[in-house]
Amino acid sequence: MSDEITIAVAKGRIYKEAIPLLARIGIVLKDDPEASRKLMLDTSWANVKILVIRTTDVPTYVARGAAELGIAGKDVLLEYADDNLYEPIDLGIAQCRMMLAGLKVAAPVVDRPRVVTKYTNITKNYFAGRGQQVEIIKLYGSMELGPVLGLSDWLVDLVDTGNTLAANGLVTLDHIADISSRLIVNKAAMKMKNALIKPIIGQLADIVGDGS
Ligand code: PRT
Ligand code: MG
Repeated sequence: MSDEITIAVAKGRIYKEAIPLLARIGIVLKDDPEASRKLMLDTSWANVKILVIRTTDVPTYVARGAAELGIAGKDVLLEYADDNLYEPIDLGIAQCRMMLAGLKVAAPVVDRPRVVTKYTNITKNYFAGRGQQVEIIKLYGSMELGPVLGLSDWLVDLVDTGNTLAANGLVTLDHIADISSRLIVNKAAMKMKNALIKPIIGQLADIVGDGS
């Protein structure tokens, strides 16, 4: 069995915070992802490679064992829950909140409000928990436009500063979940490559002050 470890890291804002965290435990990028076209980046640990991929693809790579470890947002993990994953550490990076939002000046709430979101499972579970019937409309971005253009009554999306909502005349209506990025581990790899994976988990847990 190979003693290689691949860490799938979500690109974008998670990547920006994850790479410094990995560097603090000695896993330092050797390739410059800006300069290189390589998709598998070499690190200072000869047997550790870093894969930088779309956030929504990270659970798939790790659950199916194409990568042993991953770093992904809790939003993505809630949306694409998978039994083949452990989630041992809250890394505390890329923090934000999953919120229900609507127009500041809104029409009265109708019987079955329409909600735009790219997080259809999270939204379905949230409204099921409230015992409220809604129509969920899937979008892939710019959810803020839903209520503004009358496509929906509400939206469910991530909020950090609140500037995006405010700039579009929207306000938060309810807090659905606190979101941050998590280390995820393929369950089979956790057994098979425990001697390699356990120290990585332990060191990351130490520097972020979380984990078991
Ligand atoms: O293409 P896609 O947007 O899906 O991914 P991406 O490759 O562009 O990744 P990126 O960089 O957007 O990062 C996505 C991940 O970062 C999410 O899965 C979260 O775990 C995490 N994260 C943390 C956020 C935010 N904060 C955040 N504020 N992801 C998105 N936002 C967006 C939000 O959707 C809204 O459009 O920022 C806007 C709100 O920000 P404020 O500051 O105006 O409130
Ligand atoms: Mg984005």
